[in-house]
Amino acid sequence: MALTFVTSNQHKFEEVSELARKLGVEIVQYKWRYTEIQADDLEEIARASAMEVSAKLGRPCFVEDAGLFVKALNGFPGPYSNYIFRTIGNPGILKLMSGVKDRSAEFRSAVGYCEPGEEPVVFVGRVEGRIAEEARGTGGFGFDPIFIALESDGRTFAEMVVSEKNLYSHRARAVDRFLNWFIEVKR
Ligand code: ITT
Repeated sequence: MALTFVTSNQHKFEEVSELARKLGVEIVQYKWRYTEIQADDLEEIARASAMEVSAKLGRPCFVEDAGLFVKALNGFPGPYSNYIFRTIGNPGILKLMSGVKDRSAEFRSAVGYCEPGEEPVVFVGRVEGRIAEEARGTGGFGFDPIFIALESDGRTFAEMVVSEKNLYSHRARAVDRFLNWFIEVKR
């Protein structure tokens, strides 16, 4: 039976599909911009969202919540990444970082899986990196053009194809943990 990934974000679905395909797990997208609770913690948001969507759809589902945490900005935009991306975007983050020496940042991801009436399970992943001096690349989405992973060769996530981003990304790490657990425990 296919696993349902509830997300309105097509890029996320493509990234997760590539990982699932490699592990032989079939996933389907349920496009829904569900309302997220407001919290400072991605895991808490993923847990609440997974419960909500599985109850509403009446089947096992998973969701993924992610955010960019910039050290010099005390973790901003963090769980508010979606709103900040839509308002000030990459130019706004670059402006806030102008002249800032410590450009350390990380992406974090939390995957929440839930079966109707059961307790949700959460898996996390993170990738450390830095904020680029200027936006580069046309691939990916969101903050990808301004994020350079520590382990990458200097390219931003937006300069990589999906399979390369999946070698390092926060999402790939959280999703890999989730899918391996799913295969072992649920399948
Ligand atoms: P959902 O329907 O799955 O919630 P979303 O786009 O609202 O999709 P999130 O709330 O998890 O997803 O993500 C918040 C924002 O953080 C997202 O809109 C991007 O701007 C940014 N973001 C998250 N993951 C990213 C990634 O891998 N690369 C670049 N930006 C990312």
